[in-house]
Amino acid sequence: MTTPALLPLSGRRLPPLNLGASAFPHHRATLRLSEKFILLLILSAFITLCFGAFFFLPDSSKHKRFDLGLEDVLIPHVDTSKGGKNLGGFLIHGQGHDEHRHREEEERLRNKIRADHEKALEEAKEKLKKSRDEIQAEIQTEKNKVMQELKKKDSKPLPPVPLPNLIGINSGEPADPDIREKRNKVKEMMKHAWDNYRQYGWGHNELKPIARKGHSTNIFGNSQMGATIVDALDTLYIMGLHDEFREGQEWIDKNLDFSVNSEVSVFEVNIRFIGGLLAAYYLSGQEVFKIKAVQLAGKLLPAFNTPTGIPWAMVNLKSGVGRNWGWASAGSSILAEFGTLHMEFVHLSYLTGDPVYYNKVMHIRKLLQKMDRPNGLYPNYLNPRTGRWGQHHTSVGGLGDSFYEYLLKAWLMSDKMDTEARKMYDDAIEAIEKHLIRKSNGGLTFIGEWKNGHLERKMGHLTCFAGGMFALGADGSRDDKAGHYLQLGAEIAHTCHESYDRTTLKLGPEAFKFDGGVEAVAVRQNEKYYILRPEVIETYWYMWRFTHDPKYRQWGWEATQAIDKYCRVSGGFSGVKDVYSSSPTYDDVQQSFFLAETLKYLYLLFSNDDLLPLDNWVFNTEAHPLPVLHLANTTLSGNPAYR
Ligand code: DMJ
Repeated sequence: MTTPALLPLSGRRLPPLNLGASAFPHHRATLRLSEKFILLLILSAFITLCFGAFFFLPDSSKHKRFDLGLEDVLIPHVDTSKGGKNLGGFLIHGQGHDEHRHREEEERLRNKIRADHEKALEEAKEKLKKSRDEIQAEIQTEKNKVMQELKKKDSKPLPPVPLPNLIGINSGEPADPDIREKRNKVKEMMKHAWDNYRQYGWGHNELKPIARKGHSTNIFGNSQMGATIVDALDTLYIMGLHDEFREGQEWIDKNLDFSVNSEVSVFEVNIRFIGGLLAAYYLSGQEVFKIKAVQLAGKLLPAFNTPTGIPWAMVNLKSGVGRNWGWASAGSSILAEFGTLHMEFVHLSYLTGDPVYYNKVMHIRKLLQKMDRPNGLYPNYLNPRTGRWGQHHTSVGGLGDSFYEYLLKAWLMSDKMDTEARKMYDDAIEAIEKHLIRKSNGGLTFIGEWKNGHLERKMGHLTCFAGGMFALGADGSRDDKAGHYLQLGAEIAHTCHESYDRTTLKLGPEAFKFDGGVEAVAVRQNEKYYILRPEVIETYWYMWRFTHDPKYRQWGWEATQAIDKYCRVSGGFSGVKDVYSSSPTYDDVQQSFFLAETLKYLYLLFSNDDLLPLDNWVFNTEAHPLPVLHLANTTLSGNPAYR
């Protein structure tokens, strides 16, 4: 329909058209023919316009239907053959029973809409009960399901994996009878720890050796995942405890199930379970360990669904919902947790041919590389939502430690091809040496903690692993400072030995100070405990491998005797609450890392170097050995280090 030229275009009104006698007083009797004709024309145009408006403007009931958004539904139901007109898509309805039918139809649709709205409201209410993270995780789980279905549809066989050369997995018998005896003693301690766990804690995560029952902590959620079994497997294997190894394997095969509604620590599950299973796989060649490791890794992946890709500290294995520790600064993830996944994840990609694991850890590395570091130091806290550092607290002990360890070990594990990791390690260690490492008045080298621009002159038992790390990283260090780093490792080993030697039980406290006349001694009561930790013995072993200085075996033997004397009980081994007390009380926990690490490092200390040689094996932070990957001819998607 065209718009008549006389209609106002701008909304301004035209002057009223008065054709009565008073409109033209001087021309009343004298209207000429041409004027009459023009008036007639205007009149006829006006009549045409009114007529057009009556027939062609859409009716108002039609508009109502559009407002309801029902046009698609209604139009097909109108029977135009019974009086309805269809003009250019607009419908004008007939009268009588058609109208009645139409009303019924509208009523039916209104009811349907009402019912649909109510249903949607109910669903929305249900959703609102859940947290944002839960909803996101549900969406992600759905997406993953679809992805997996798609994968299944066109699943190709995994590419054949060239298995690394597995050297030195069951040798190491020392010729010296004295050393052999010490090694046997360590093996006997392992048997005591295992047998008691077998008897009283089987299937539980850990053992309470005095109460003689199972034990667990929040790092494993409320699950019973047999942490001690998985953590102990490779130690059993290298000690030649094959019956026990098979028992463990059988339990894992039949009982280890990850579809549990349990919120676990991503870091702990990675280093103890995935690391333990992978090491057991490489040592024994039993497929079940590889399969379980890959299944479990799949359960950890939802933890990476954060705005930055920095994983949550915890994840629910069933729902995939992740979150961080309540105590962490500003909702942050922890450097030593999200920075201690690299070794295991690279192996997972290597074994499965699926780059997803590798990409996750490389993404973390790239993100860290881009960030500013105060004084070249990595703070312990990083917010996974904002990608910003939390509190400026740097530590080579708890919260920071194994991040640095994994930079070095990523390089070693890549057959020294991953030079990017080596550079990050070198840069970090230089900053640590400059800002955190000091000598006490008594001449003991220690590593303090950096807290908002201030150095706290306190060192943790956990920090003592760094002596071994410095020695391990000496070869290949920047500016050929190998001698310097070996010396630094020796100094840290010495300091940590002093922290043991200055106690009544000859076992090291959790943390010790170098302040106000105090040297390598714990001051606060809640720092005087020893919970069967491995770090000092770990450093003795690395120092022994690199120097063969007999003092390291001597120090290791002192620790063995002290543990056997003060921590051994008839139901296993327990931590002690005060290493300065001659009548210590027990904490009644046999930690899984005692079997995975402490006893393994002691056994290696009294073995020959051909057992798990360091040119072929790299130990994860839970002492699980993983083979060096010689990938010169294969690729691990994208990283030039692996080309
Ligand atoms: C172990 O679980 C690992 O070594 C971890 O890196 C930190 N320390 C505990 C044992 O002390």
